[in-house]
Amino acid sequence: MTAPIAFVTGASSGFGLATAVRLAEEGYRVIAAARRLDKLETLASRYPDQVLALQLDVADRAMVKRAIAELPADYAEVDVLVNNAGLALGLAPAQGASLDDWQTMIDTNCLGLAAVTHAILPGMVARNRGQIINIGSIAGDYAYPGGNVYGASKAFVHQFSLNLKADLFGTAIRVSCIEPGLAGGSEFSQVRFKGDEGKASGLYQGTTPLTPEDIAGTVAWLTSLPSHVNINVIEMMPVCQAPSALAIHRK
Ligand code: NDP
Ligand code: 8X3
Repeated sequence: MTAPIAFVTGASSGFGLATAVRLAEEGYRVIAAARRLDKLETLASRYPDQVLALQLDVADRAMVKRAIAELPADYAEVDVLVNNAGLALGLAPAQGASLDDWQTMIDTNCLGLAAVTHAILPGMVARNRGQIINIGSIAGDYAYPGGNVYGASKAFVHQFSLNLKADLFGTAIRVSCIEPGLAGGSEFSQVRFKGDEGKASGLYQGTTPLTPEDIAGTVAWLTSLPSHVNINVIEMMPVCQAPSALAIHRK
């Protein structure tokens, strides 16, 4: 039997990198996609003939369409799509936030994820085989100050996942959304706080956050389930985190 093929977006760091490694270790051939080709090539060099480094900006619709149409034949039939590429930019309240940041988050987290899915899904349906695992966030379920467009973009990921499943009713294709909470060991906070290392590391002080390997393990678990089992949504937090109480402003 030939090795199954996984397509992982955002595979140059954090959850995506850990997922690409985990799936490669499990015998998948992995298309590792992101903008930073050097990081992907380092990964590919660890798994020669098993990891394909694919430079991809998910927010560039034309590039997504072309890159996926031009996949080499031995990587073209994707079995597992992990839509992980994404980012938060800033933690300012909506009234002080940057519209450019909002656009980048929507273009990446919503449209980018939709574009990759749009390009890969028809092949899965034609083969009646495939699994889509989207990386959402607890920010899509719970409001917090400064979460504004980031949280809304992850609510999109949650609902898009469920709606995909509705459209795929009657096919064998599975769709899941993993929604992690506080997670360290990735570049997420460096990106969110635009290189402010103090703010980025301060967030994790005194905590034991989720790790990229925890997310990768969850992806691997989803792929290991019997083919008739679909997990719709997984919300996961570290033990040190809980949904916060509703705020009441007093005069
Ligand atoms: P990282 O910043 O480490 O990883 C983000 C990845 O997305 C990078 O590989 C980056 O690669 C890629 N990426 C960003 N923009 C684009 C783009 N336009 N095109 C292609 N790739 C892109 O963060 P995490 O690993 O923590 O985040 C991964 C996902 O998990 C994100 O969707 C994030 O929202 C979500 N998440 C993170 C949590 C956390 O606390 N860390 C918790 C819950 C969800 P490159 O820059 O090379 O393109
Ligand atoms: C990342 C988790 O709580 O920082 O999606 O928004 S949170």
